[in-house]
Amino acid sequence: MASLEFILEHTDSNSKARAGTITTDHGNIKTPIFMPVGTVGSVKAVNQQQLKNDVNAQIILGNTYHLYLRPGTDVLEAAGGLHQFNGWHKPILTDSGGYQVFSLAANRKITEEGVLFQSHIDGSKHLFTPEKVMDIERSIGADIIMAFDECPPYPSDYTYAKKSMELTHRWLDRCFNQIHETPDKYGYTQNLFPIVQGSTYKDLRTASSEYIASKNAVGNAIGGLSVGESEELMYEFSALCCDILPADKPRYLMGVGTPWNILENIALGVDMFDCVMPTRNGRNGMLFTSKGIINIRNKKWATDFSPIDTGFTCETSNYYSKAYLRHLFVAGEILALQLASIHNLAFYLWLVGEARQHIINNTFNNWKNEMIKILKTRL
Ligand code: PRF
Repeated sequence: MASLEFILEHTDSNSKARAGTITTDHGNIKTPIFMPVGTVGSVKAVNQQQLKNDVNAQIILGNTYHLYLRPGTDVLEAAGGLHQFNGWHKPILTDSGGYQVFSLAANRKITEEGVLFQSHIDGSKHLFTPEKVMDIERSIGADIIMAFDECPPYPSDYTYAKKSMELTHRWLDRCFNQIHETPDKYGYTQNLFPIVQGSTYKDLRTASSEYIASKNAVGNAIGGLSVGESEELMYEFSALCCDILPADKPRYLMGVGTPWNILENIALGVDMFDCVMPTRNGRNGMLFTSKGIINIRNKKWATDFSPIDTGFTCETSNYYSKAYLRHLFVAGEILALQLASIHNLAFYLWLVGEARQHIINNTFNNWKNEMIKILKTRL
């Protein structure tokens, strides 16, 4: 079937924000887009029907590291890939494990060959090489598969950041070789996105962006940001990468972020985002709403019987009251986790949809600046 395509529909006249459409064999994605994170093939506390009907998700994420450890590629292959296994028949993207292995696994050792690590589940030993990760991503069967990279910690000294970036580039060549040598497993096209690294050094980020651009991939990602640096630095380096990565391909900023981080990066030319924040913070009772941020566990919501959010259409957000949701949290009910996760995800998807409309209307920049003030308000 067909390779991923990106149709750039409009660029905002007052910023670098773009509206486009990504086409994949599992359907289209209107950009800018937020992708809910489904680490083990499940978006925590939200089922596939809710993702489709309430959240309005167009693409979800899975993690190679987790899916390889559990259920394993034998089960995923027997199922016919992750889409068949979890019943999500729209686009899926898999991260490569080049981030999770560094944040989760024990005793990891990086060599030219790859990364040796111990599973966070049972301590078993594994070796991830670029070739192995491509084979695993083939077995999982996502529409977009990420290259195997090293995300250096922040801060990293220049020598380490440079060595790490060069290793990521050599691993990238091996990823492309492996993908070219292995056929699609399930009859649809899997598309490899390379990842820019280079920490917070301008010359390294420039070199990495140029190297990634030279690969002429169907889409490109920016990694190694939102790892502890200031927001100003994140924006500075995201802008630097966006200005070098090709304009006619989608740009994906990995692991970002807050609602205002997303709007600021859209203004710089980013098209795709993912983050655990809406689900993870939601499970802790932090709600992002069209009026600002709510800590739903707070006593002040105990008798507020107004809906969670009426600023956009979502059955969950429009139907259940703040007081009821607070009660569910205080009582430790599992429904609390589900409602908060659905609301936050629906809010993120609404926000990027609004951004898209404002880009098309050339009203994005003013709208963004006003919206960010509201988004940061603590209610
Ligand atoms: N690399 C990969 N996945 C990631 C990152 C990265 O640098 C980040 C950094 N924000 C999040 N997820 N492969």
